[in-house]
Amino acid sequence: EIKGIIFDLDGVICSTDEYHYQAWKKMADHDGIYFDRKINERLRGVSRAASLEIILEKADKQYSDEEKLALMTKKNDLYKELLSAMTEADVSKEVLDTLKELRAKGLKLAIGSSSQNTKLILSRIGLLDFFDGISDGTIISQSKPNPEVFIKAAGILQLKNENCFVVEDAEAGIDAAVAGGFHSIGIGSASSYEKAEHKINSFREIINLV
Ligand code: B16
Ligand code: MG
Repeated sequence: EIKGIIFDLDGVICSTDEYHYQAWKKMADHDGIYFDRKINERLRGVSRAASLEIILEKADKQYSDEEKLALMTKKNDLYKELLSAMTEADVSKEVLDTLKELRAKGLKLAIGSSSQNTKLILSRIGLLDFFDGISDGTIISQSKPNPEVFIKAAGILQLKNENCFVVEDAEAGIDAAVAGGFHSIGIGSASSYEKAEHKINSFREIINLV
C-alpha cells in the first residue's frame, strides 16, 4: 500500500537539470574541458563533487583538491545565477495540479534530492512550505545511488520505505530507490530504465498508480 511519495527535484518537479547542464558546460568550456549532453546524462542525481569527477575524466591535466573546490564553486555560482531568475512559473500546471490531487487523496509528499540548493529552488518556485518533508544534499553523507536521501525522507514522513513511491528522472536515483526497498517510478531520462518498477511519460500518470 502506498502512503507517501518522495519526489526527486531536478528534472522531476522542475527543469533545473537543464540549468545544471548549462552551468557545468560554461565551467568546462572556460577550462577547455570537453563536455556534452551525453556526458551530462551521467550527472543526473549524482552529487556535485562526483559530477566534477565525471567531467574531469576528459581533462588533460590533474587537478588538485583546491582547484577542484574552485571549479565546484564556479559552477555553483553560475548555477545559482540561473536559479535567481526562476519564479512560480517554472513549475508546470500539470505538476502543481497533480501534487495537489495526490495531497487531497491523503498521501504524504516529500522531496528527496541530492541538491544542496533544494530549499533555494523550492522557495523560488513557491513550494518551500508545500511538502510534508524535505530530504536533501545538506543532510546526507552519501549521494544517490546510495538510498540515504530517500531513507531520511521516509523517516521524516514516518513511513516505511515499502509504503513509499520514489519518483526519479535519474538512473542513479532509481538504483537508490531499489537499494532502499522503495517502489520506484521512472520519468524523463529514467522512463525507459529497465530497473524502474513503473515507467511514465508524464507527471500526471502518477495519479493512476496510487
Ligand atoms: P547541487 P536531484 C541532483 O539533484 C542533480 O540531479 C545533480 O545533477 C546535481 O549534481 C546534484 O543534485 C547536486 O546538486 O550542486 O545543487 O548540490 O536530481 O537529486 O534533485
Ligand atoms: Mg533528478
